[in-house]
Amino acid sequence: METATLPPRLLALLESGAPLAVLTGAGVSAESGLATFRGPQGMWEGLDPASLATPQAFQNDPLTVWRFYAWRRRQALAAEPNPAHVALAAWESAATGRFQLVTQNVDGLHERAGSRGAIRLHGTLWRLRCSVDAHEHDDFREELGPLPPRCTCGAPLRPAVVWFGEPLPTAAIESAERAAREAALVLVAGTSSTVYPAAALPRIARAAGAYVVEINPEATALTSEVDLHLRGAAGRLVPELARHAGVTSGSA
Ligand code: BJW
Repeated sequence: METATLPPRLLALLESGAPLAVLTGAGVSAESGLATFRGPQGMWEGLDPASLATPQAFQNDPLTVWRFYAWRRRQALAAEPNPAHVALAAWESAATGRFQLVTQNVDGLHERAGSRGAIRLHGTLWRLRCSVDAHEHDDFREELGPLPPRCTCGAPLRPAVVWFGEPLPTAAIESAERAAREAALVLVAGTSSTVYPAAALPRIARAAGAYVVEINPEATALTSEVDLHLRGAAGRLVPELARHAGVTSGSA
């Protein structure tokens, strides 16, 4: 569906500045040149995520996991925010009602586009954390010495991201669930909706009465449950929706 022919209920929600929550995933950074996880061009194609994105993988082979995340940081640093990131940041600044961005992404592109209040469900590439006591280190720099670098307690440092089998930061998931329950409109952009608990947020929102719109070039695990599936790229569709909400600045 083209956004020129959006359903009246969605147009009314956009135009009235109704409470909005936006959930983003790796697809939102695809147009910045960052690979998604799953699918034919995904970075996990042909790989077992359990060999890279679990605490066991880090315990078994910290150097391989460290190098994988060093590569991810280099990719993210070389990337620029795209029109979807820019439009969401402009939307946040212009919002008169509640606007809550919730992201599964760890690349920092939302923040670089200017988003200030994003809830990061899966942590960030740009902080490190002690693999034993989970204490976070904000003095992040790429290490030149032996890898992985060590915490002051002597334990190996790891990226401050959330791996499979690890709990999400409590405050982050609680705030995200609250935003989902309180939103009148939820946009779900660029996620396969296969990873929990993030994938449950649109369902929580819909059960609480929200109108849920999915933005994705493909059908996903969520598609059959949303009010509207907008088939296409986030870099085109998110700025278009923002314009319907009266947000023009920065939306390329
Ligand atoms: C475009 C586009 C364009 C392309 N525009 N779109 C309930 C049921 C079943 C299982 C579970 C459950 N609850 C928990 C689990 C287990 C597990 C889980 O969900 N497993 C499933 C895979 C089955 N979850 C967990 O383990 C979580 N922890 C947990 O629940 O803990 C409980 C606990 C409590 C107390 C004590 C201990 C534990 C943790 C999940 C952590 C996920 N981590 C990762 C890695 C982060 C670090 C890193 O980046 O390396 O997060 S996995 C990876 O998947 C990453 C992503 O954030 C996440 C989601 O991926 P995403 O964003 O959806 O990307 P893709 O690639 O899947 O999809 C991209 C989409 O974009 C596609 O649809 C494209 O079509 C689209 N696209 N171009 C718009 N231009």
